[in-house]
Amino acid sequence: MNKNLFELRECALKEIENARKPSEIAQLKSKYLGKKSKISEVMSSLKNLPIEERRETGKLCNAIKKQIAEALKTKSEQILSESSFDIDITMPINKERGSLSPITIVGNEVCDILQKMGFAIVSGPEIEDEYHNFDALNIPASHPARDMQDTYWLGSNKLLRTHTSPCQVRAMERYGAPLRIAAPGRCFRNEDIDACHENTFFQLEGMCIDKNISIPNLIYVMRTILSEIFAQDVQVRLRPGYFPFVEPGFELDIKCLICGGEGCPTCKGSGWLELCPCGMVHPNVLRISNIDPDEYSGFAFGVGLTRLAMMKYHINDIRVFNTCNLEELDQFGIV
Ligand code: FA5
Repeated sequence: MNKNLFELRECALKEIENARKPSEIAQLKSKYLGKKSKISEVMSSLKNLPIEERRETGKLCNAIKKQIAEALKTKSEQILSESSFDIDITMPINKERGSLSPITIVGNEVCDILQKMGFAIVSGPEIEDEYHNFDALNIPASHPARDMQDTYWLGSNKLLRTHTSPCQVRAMERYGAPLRIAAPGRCFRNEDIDACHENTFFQLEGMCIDKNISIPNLIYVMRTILSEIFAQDVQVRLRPGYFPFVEPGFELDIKCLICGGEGCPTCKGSGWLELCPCGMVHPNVLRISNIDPDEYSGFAFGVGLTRLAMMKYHINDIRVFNTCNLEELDQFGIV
C-alpha cells in the first residue's frame, strides 16, 4: 500500500512540474486531492486496516497530500508570475465609446481661438479665498455686489469660486502687464436651479491688458469668438451691465437658439440669454494688482461656457449636464 502511495506522489509531482497553464493546475488538483482522488480513496478505506497500519498509512497520506498541495501552490504562483496578458489588438471593439462633453468641446474651441490671438491658457483653484474672488476685484466686504452671486462659504475666508474672474487677479499678480490670458473652469453658486441656471457650471475668463487697449479691441475679440464658434449668423446684443471690476461694463446676450427668439423656458420667455458679460478693466482692479492704470488699460470678459454649449448643441435644459441618466446624455454624445 505504502509503495503505491510513494509512486502516486512521484507521479503527481512530475505532472505538476510539467504543468504550463492555470487550467492544468486546476485539473491536477482535482485529480490528486479531489474527493475522487486515489488518496481520498485510500483514506476512506483506512478504517478497514489493523490499527498500527491504519495510523502509519494515515500519517503518510496526510504528508503526501501536504506535499502535493504545496507543489501545486508553488507551480501556480510560478505560472502566474511568468504569464503575460494575451491582447489581440485586431479584435473589434464592441463596447460603446465615450466622448467629450459639449462643454469641454466648446471650451477647447474658445481656447484655440484665443490662443491664435496670443492669449495664454491659465487656471486657478476652485477653492478660492475671499481676497481673489471679491476684494481684489474691487468688491470689498461691505459692497452690495457681493450679494449678486450666492456664495458657498467654506469657512476661514475660503469659498467655492463663484466665477472665473479670480483667475485674472492671479494672472496679474503672477505675470504683470502686458497680459493676455484665458482661464476656463468650473464655478459654483448657491442658485435656484432651472433650465438655464445650475449650481455648478463652467465659465471662461478672458483678460487683455496692454497700452492703448479700448472697447473696439474687446468687441473684435467677442465677435471673433462667436463667429468662429457658431459658424453661422447669430444675433447678439450689447447692453450696459454693472460689475464692480469693469467700467464701463456690458452684458452680451445671444438670441435664444432653442426658440429662435420667440421665448421658451430656456431663455425664460425673453428670447435672449445672458452669455458673456464684459467690459474695460476698472482702474482700481489694475491698481490692486500693482499695474499702473495711467500706463495700461484692458478688457475682460466671462463667457458662460455651459450656456455656450447649450446654444451650440441646442440643449434646452442645463440640468442634463449633471444628470447621470445615460440615455439622456447619449443623445448629445456625452457618454
Ligand atoms: C460674472 O460671473 C463675471 N465674473 C463675468 C465678467 C468677467 C464680467 C469679466 C465682466 C468682466 P455673471 O454672474 O453674469 O458674471 O456670469 C457670467 C456668465 O456665466 C453668465 O452670463 C452666464 O452665461 C453664466 N452663468 C452665470 N450664472 C450661471 C448659472 N447659475 N448657471 C449657468 N451659467 C451661469
